Formats: sequence, C-alpha cells, structure tokens
Amino acid sequence: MGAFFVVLVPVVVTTYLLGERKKKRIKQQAVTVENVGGEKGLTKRNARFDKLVETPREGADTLASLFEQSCAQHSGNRFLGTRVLLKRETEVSEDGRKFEKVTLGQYEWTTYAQAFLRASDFASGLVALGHGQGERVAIFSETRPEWLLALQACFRRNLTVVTIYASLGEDALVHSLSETEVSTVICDSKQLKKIVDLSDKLGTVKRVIYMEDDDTVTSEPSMEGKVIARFSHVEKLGKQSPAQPDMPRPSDIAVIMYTSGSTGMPKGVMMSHKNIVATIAGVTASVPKLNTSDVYLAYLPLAHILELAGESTLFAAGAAIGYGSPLTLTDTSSKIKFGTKGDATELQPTLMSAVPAILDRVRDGVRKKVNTKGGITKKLFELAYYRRLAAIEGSWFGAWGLEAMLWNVLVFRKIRSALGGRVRGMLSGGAPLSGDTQRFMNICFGCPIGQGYGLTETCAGGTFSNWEDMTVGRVGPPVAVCYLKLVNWDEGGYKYTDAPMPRGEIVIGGPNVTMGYFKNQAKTDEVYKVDEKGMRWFYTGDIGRFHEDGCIEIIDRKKDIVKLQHGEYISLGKVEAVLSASLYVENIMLHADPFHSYCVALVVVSQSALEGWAQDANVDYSDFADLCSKTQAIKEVLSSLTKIGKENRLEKFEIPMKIKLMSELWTPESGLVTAALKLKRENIRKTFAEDLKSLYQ
Ligand SMILES: *[C@@H]1O[C@H](CO)[C@@H](O)[C@H](O)[C@H]1NC(C)=O
Ligand SMILES: *[C@@H]1O[C@H](CO)[C@@H](O)[C@H](O)[C@H]1NC(C)=O
Ligand SMILES: CC(=O)N[C@H]1CO[C@H](CO)[C@@H](O)[C@@H]1O
Repeated sequence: MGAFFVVLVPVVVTTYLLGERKKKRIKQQAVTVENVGGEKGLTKRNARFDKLVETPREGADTLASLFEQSCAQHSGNRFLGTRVLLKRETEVSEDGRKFEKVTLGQYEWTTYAQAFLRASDFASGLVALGHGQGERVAIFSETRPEWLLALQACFRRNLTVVTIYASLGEDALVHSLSETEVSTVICDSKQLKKIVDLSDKLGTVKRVIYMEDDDTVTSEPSMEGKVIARFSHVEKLGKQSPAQPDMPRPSDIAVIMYTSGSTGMPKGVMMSHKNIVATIAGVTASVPKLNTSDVYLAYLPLAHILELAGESTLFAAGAAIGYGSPLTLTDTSSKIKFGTKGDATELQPTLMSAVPAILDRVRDGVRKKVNTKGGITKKLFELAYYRRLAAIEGSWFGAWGLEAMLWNVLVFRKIRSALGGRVRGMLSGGAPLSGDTQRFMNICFGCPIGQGYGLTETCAGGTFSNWEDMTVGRVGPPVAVCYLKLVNWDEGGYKYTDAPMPRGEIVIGGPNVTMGYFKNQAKTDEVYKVDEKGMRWFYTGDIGRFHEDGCIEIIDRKKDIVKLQHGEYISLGKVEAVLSASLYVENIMLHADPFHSYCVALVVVSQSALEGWAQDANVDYSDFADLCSKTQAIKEVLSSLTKIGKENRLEKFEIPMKIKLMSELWTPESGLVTAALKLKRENIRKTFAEDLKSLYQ
C-alpha cells in the first residue's frame, strides 16, 4: 500500500498544481428560427446544419431502400449476431424457488449479404403463403435478429407492420390486432402460446408464423382455420418461389406502433418511412464517428421506437448488432449460469442503449459490490470517484489527463469490464435519467451518455444531448430533423417570453412528426396541428425551458399524468378522486416523482374525523397540528387510504407509500386551490417542496 501512495500522491499533487481552470465551453448548440408557421412561440433548431436533415444518405428515403443500400455496401461485414444456447437448466434455491439458468456460447454472425437474402426470401415466402398486398402484418416477439429480418421483409413488400409491446395485456393485444385487421402474426415461440389461447378472438388473423427456438417448441401447435408456419419454413418457401419486390414510397405507412396509453386502450401511432428515416438521420448526426467498427448490444424491446431507431441507425452505418437480453446482460445477470459470460462481456460492444431503470440497477450493483468489499477497496473507490467527479464538474483540469488514466487503471478498469470494457457511448431515453446515475456511469464506465427526449408520436425525434456535454438534468438541443418550439401555457403560468429562461409547452414540428393515431381522428386532431405552411406540429404536453445554449430541460407536465421510473403511468386526478372517499380526507394531492417507483401524498385532514379517532385510540396531543405529526395518526390515515385504494382496485403503485398530514385547510385565498376548489398543483408543490422532498427520503 505504501508504494502505492508513493506513486499516487505525486501524481495527484502534480495534476492539481498544473491544473488550470477548465475552459468554459459554451458551444452554440441551437439557433432561433423566425420563419416557421403555426402557433406563436420561440422556435429553435440544431445549429450544426443550415436546414433540417431528412435522410441519412442520398437515395435512402425509405427503410427498404436504406436496408438494400446498406446490405450492398457492407455485404461482407458482420451484421446480426446471436449466441448459441448450449444448455438450459433449472436451479432450485434453498427456499424452494426455481430459477432457469442458461449456458450460452459465442456469438455467431450473419453478414449483411446473408441477411439481405434471408429478408428477401422471407418476403417472397409471405407471398407464397398467401399474404395479400395491402394486408397488415403484426410482429409480437422479444428482440432478436428475426424481428429485424421480418420487418425488412415486410417493407420490401410495401406491407405495414403493427408492433405490440410483449408486456401489454391480452385485451390490448386483441384490441390492436383487430383494430388494424392484421392477417398475419409473426411471433416468437413464447408468444405463440398466447396467440393460440386467444385464437377465437382473433377473427382477422389467418396466418401465424413463429420463430423457432433451439429447444422450446416440441410439438407443432394447431389452430382451427389458421395456417401455422415456422419462420424457417417461410424462408424456404420464398427461396423456391421468388417474388419481385414491391418497394414502398416515403409517404407509405411503415409501422403502426402501439404504445401503452395513459388511460384506456393503447393507441396505434402511424409512422411513415419518411418519419423513421428522418429519425435515423437525426441520430446518425448526433453520434460521433459512427462507423463499421462499431458493435452494438441490442436487448431492449424492438417494439419501442428508441430501440427500433437505434438498431436502424446502426445498420445504416454498416455496424455489427449483437443480440442479448436484459436477463443475460452481464456475468452476474439472473439467468446466466455461474461461470458463463454475460452478453456484454462476450460481445464487448462499443455502443449500447439503456433505459434509466436499467442504468440505476447497474449503478446499485457496482455500489453494492464496492461496499461488500469494504476496506481499502472502498476507500480507494471513493477517492477515485470524488476526484473524477470534481474533474468532470469542472473544478480542475486534468480531467482527461494523467490522473484520469491512473484512476482508470487502478479502479475503473475492473468495473468497465462488466460491460465488456469497450463501451464508448450509451444512448438513454424513455424516461428522465437522474443526475446521480448519469454521473456514475460517466465516471465508472468512462463513457458519455447521450440522453434523448422524444415520443413515439414524434418518432423519437425531439432532442439529443451533445456527446461532450457533461451537464446533468438536461436533454440536449433539438435533433437535426425537427424544430422545437415553446408555446405559452397560461394556466400553468409558463411563457416563452419568461426570463432568464424561456418556458412553455414543447411543440415539435418537422418531417419526423408522425401521421397521427390509427382510426382515431379525434385524438389526432387534439394533439397534432398542421400550420398554414403545411408543417405538422405535435403538442407534447411536456413543459420545458431553453437554456442559453439551446438545450432543453423538462420541468413539468401539462397533464396530471406522471410516468413513474419503471414506466407506469399515474393519473393523479383519478387516484385523488378515489382516495378522497376516506373519511379522514378533506383534500389530497398526490405527487409522483418520475425518478422514483412510488408516489406520495399531502393530505389535508378532517379535524373532526381524526380527533374522533384519537379519542377512541387514547392518543394524547397538544393541538391539532401536533396530532397531525404523530406517527400513529399518519399510520391510521395511510391504512385508510390503502384500504380504499384496494377496494377500488387501484394498482399498487397508484397508492401513496408515504403521506404527510396537513392541519390547515387549502383555500382560494392561500392560492393553493382555484375558486372552484380545484388543486393548483404547481403552487402546492412549490409551497410544500420541502415536505415532498422529505417524503422521498
Ligand atoms: C403501398 O401500400 C399502400 C397501402 O396498401 C398503398 O396505398 C400504396 O399506394 C402502396 N405504395 C406503392 C408504391 O405501391
Ligand atoms: C472507426 O472509427 C474509429 C475511431 O472512432 C477508428 O479507430 C476506426 O479505424 C474506424 N473504422 C473504420 C473501418 O473506419
Ligand atoms: C421529408 C418531408 O416531408 N419534409 C417536409 C417537412 O416539412 C416541410 C414543411 O412543411 C416540408 O417542406 C418538407 O417537404
């Protein structure tokens, strides 16, 4: 250890002494645009281009032509990789629970040329199987190479593909398939069971094609009145009877993507080829030095626009895509047999996508490991972490110099090896990423995290943070494919003329804005507007503000609907209405922080009800405020809320986990409620900011 510090101390001291204040690099990241139409507001676009970009390269104006070009140009390169399943076994833990464990081999690769042939064969096979022009196909499967191949096969036949989240419930599945009158379903063997069970309800479905696994489907299933075929069989059919491709136009609908709605049934967002190609152009422009040497680890659901755009961007660049799954990602992942390499260690990717919940898990995993080791390891980790944090936050230069190298060798190299050791960047999206996790990944994995903000409705187009931007809590400037406009939201008190930062509802316009919701013109008209110049604008309902450099920070949501950390939506108003039925509730405001997985509430208590209970329960108190602060009282009210929530079938995450009792009424005079006694959430949140914060501690 002594020798160690002999090296360490001089280096730290030297870098410290030689250090100069980190140069401020405020880069011009977005510019204001004057000449757009539509509602008045403040509009900005990406400054690296002098107009919006629309395609990743010349002539690639549909996904089908992009795929064809890329496969021709990179024919000999590795494209799609999967690991061979060597062994599947069940382990039983001490308490009798069963766990499936797999032993996986190395990655085996399909080249771009081979993939092109497979997609073409499959396209011809669909024709041979009787799938007609103009009929829709649905893909319902976990992420795997056949997903992408089937998608491209459909595009070569100008077929629209309906995508459905594997985690949506059965009702949602039946709803989406019948609404879009899907005639062919392509699924994996796991989802096949579900389709077979629901067979009677799927009236429009005539064919089911399933992707076979090495070992899971043993006997051929059957469904009355429907054709069932294996994926490989359809490819074989196509090889025997090739059909001419029938390429789509840019304006043809490529995908109808069903997303979980905040209320009711999921809505299908219609995306044209033009939309998705524009998004790929935007992401390509945002990821520096993307080239054929890149290796991408694919494991998020392809039914999500983030992953679909990610993988499409990678194949547009001729890179390799290795497939994995969240349960086999690292050496210590739950489904990995002890001693087997995880997907990341085996693949050694250079790029990955991640949703915040997964990054949080990675962070917690590393922290836990360090804490269990304790002692010198922990001390060293903390010192290294602190030094790197200070460097990144700009206190001292040397951020990327000698000292950084030293820490990397001593401390972080080992951590980095958990993801293969070569990750040079991560893309994060889907929900806000906490500053703490972002920093942790920056430091421990030594890579920038590109944070994106976008919606299915804008085909994931929106903003994307600059690779070198080390600030936290912001989602970057507009991507190169769209305009981002802030418009006034009067009720919330946000104005685009606000100083120092303009604020307002985020409205996104450009070629990446989708065509609207399938068979739902009313909802489409509500949130999409076409301006006098013919440009489409999508009203996001999110409130943001522009920083000086044109980066957006999301600060609020217009609707009272909040998405929790794991993606569940809470409709605050709905839950409050239910919980108000408790005899203790005079008024209640539910609060859900998107960085947490649970919600909390402020409850204005009915004095008579609570005092009545206190008397019965023999609880002593000096005054009502004192009673409200008693643990017993809080417990009593919380259990009443929980009971009512359960009776009314609220989900677990909708019922507040912690509450604060308020002894004073909320009145219009206090500014906490409107004259009609509706909650003024912003004011309440501001007034009781400290209380809300402590509820989440
Ligand atoms: C593609 O299919 C759609 C829907 O069937 C059709 O309206 C469109 O004209 C087709 N495009 C081409 C180029 O044939
Ligand atoms: C891709 O870019 C990296 C630098 O990011 C470079 O080292 C590599 O040689 C490039 N590969 C190709 C094939 O251009
Ligand atoms: C690719 C595409 O459709 N681009 C359009 C984006 O919107 C502008 C303004 O409406 C059009 O001029 C472009 O043609």
